Amino acid sequence: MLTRIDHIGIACFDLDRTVEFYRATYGFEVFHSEVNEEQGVREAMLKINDTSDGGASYLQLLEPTREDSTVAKWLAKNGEGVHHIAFGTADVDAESAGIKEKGVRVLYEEPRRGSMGSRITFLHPKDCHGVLTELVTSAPVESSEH
Ligand code: V0V
Ligand code: CO
Repeated sequence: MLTRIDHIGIACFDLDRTVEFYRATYGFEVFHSEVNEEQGVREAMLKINDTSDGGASYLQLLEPTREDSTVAKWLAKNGEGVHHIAFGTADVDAESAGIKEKGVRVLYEEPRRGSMGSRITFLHPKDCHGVLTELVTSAPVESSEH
């Protein structure tokens, strides 16, 4: 079961300036930030609200760390904006297997490491009416580093 919007991923050219926009305009603070070398992003998670499944919903601001990353490629084509949405689930393996059976391309054979120690996979945007869709299982609370 998919039980929350885990995050909305927003691609930007300058993470620090974009973080400052969200702070100054809305009062959202950075909850967590990290570099994910595998994904080629520097990211900031801004927590918006807790959710009834024990998780939370975030904005995920993403700046590319290298020219050949998926986000750099997307920014060059589209400019800044909403890059993906992510649904939260207790079991990303089962969810992605079930969705794959429905004929939607799941991009990873096995879930990979996402923000705050989560396990993530992606669904191809061309199979999802133009929306790059991510599935997320958060790390257990005791092992996530904030
Ligand atoms: C590409 N397309 C998109 C899109 N990216 N459509 C909607 N939203 C996006 N974000 C469209 C694009 O316009 C093309 O359509 C078509 O898909 C093929 O795109 P492409 O530019 O040729 O790029 P590809 O095929 O090399 O790569 C596209 C995919 C790639 C989706 C396969 O971006 C990918 O593997 N994404 C998953 C990983 C990722 O995005 N990581 C960054 C976030 P036309 O022009 O042919 O019609 S990392 C993250 O979220 C983390 C760490 C986390 O949450 O914890
Ligand atoms: Co994401």
